[in-house]
Amino acid sequence: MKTSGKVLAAQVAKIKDSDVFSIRSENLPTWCPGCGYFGIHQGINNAIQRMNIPHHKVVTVSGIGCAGRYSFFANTYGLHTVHGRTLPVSTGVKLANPELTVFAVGGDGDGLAIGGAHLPHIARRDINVNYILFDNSIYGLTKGQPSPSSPPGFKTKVSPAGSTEQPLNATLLALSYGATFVARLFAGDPEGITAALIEGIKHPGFAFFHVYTSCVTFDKQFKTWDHLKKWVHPLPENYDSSNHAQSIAHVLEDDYSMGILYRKQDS
Ligand SMILES: Cc1ncc(C[n+]2csc(CCOP(=O)(O)OP(=O)(O)O)c2C)c(N)n1
Repeated sequence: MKTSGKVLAAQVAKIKDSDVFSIRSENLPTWCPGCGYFGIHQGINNAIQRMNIPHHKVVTVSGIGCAGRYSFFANTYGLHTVHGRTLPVSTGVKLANPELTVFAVGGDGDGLAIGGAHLPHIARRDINVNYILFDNSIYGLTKGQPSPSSPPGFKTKVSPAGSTEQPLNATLLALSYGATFVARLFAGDPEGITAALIEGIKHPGFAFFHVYTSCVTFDKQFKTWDHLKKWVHPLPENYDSSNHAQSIAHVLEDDYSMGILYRKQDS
């Protein structure tokens, strides 16, 4: 049954900020067993719960792809937008109602290929949106084509001799575009995702979260769990996340350090 705008408004008006909701929506995720997106989902849910953010004040804006399905599985308001447009739509949501906590969610195809022209603009405008890039380095939903973050030599059905292109580094792009909060995270570490999200949500400007994850169905050669678990490691103990130039230099040298890479002070 369709709920009219008036009825919906009356229902929303009755929700108190203290109301606690289940962290997952009634729609069960359609992701494959073993998919890293479950870990990201858990990390986001933990952050919302631990910060006690009322779910009716959260909007999850997603693009198209397996990652794009996320907005159906979160017990928040949600917008499943068109491919690549999660950032402009989430900008609109935040500007329309700055009191909302806004998550933009999408895959590496969504955010680095068709939607790649939006990251610089949300970063330079420093819109207070939390953008979580689910980076499995492959187009999952369309059954495994190389994405802009796939490595050279990546063999798929459409690149049987191996991809010949150089990958984009989303962390480096976000830093170069002037994002004021940049974290790199691992889907196998939901607690690490939660900790960074809590800091990023508190951050008053644009927060970018580059999450390394695995596509267990279509990628048997690159970002497998074995590979990721072998390579990911924490940032060095003496790492200074307030130094922009050093953050860029670090990311150029180290592809697998995880944590908050940059946080602009006094922003
Ligand atoms: C305008 C448009 N072009 C192409 C597609 C086909 N398409 C759907 S999802 C997708 C890529 C998904 O890959 P990614 O964003 O990395 O997300 P994943 O499925 O891996 O989570 C593509 C090319 C589309 N839906 N709309």
